[in-house]
Amino acid sequence: MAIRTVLCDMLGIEYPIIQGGMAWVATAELAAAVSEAGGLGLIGAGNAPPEVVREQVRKARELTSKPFGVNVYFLSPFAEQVLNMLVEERVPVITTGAGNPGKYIPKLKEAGIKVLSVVSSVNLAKRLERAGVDALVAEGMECGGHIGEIATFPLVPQIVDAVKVPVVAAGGIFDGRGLVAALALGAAGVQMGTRFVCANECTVHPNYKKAILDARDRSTVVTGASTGHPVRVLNNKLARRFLEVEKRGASVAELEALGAGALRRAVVEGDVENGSLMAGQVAAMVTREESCAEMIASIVKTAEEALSRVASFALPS
Ligand code: TUI
Repeated sequence: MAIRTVLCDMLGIEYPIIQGGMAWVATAELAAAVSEAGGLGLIGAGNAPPEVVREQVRKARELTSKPFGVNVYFLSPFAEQVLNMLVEERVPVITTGAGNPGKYIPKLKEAGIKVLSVVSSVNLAKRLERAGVDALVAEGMECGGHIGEIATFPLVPQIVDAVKVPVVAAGGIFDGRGLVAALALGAAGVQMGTRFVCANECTVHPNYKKAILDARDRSTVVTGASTGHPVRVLNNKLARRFLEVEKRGASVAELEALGAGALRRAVVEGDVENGSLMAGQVAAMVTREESCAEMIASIVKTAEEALSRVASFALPS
């Protein structure tokens, strides 16, 4: 039994599984390994300048001949330059976050690039569909990093009902049970980040991986809610400090200063106390390092098991 959806045909991939385009974390090595395994790997452009991202794109091309994509972070000062570079490089898929790609869509379409936009509300989903995106990634508040306010279970079917383009579910998905649940909600696939941080091919500092491997069900906390920009991270010294300062009613500027450079500190330096350990609620389910091929194979296998289990409940008795 194969788990194929319209997303597979749209993106030219084998399984409807996208690896999240996490800034600092999602490098060419990780993206290429996910694509080689039949999913869609993404390079996270984050705040990097175009030439740095171009190098990553070229490295991924050396590592795989399969399609992969780049996530463009719209709050980056380089977002427009990165998009122009991606058109030059003919990258087949772009996902967008933290902004509206509307004005770039005609140019991207002309270049034959598929555009998937990450959203965390129904209104934004409708706006971006009108702007012409090819698909939407509905990101629930279970996921790591910057989050919206709605959980995946209520968010996905509401967005599915509000738009015609395919919807990819993200947030709180770890294995095939999550994939089948997402398909049941009307999604055409899933995007997963946290599990892939612990892939063998992921180049983050080993301390970051260990922090995820050690995580339990209540290990993540949401900081920044008071500023209107909530961020889910593993609880550590920085997170406690953040929450304390917020409780005192700190200014947005003070909180921004506390957060500046913190993701790099965790990912590159392995500072698990003073760095920002962005991770989703499924961190607790990640219990070992594996290759991307093992992860994708296990997601597909557990999805098939979940499907037959669900189907057996529907048998006539
Ligand atoms: O972007 C995310 N999640 C993130 S970003 C991040 S941290 C980072 N650090 C350094 C460099 C780059 C990133 C950690 N986690 N998710 C995607 C997402 N985008 N969720 C919601 C949105 C969104 C929000 C507003 C999309 C569009 C939007 O548009 C606003 C408007 O009105 O146009």
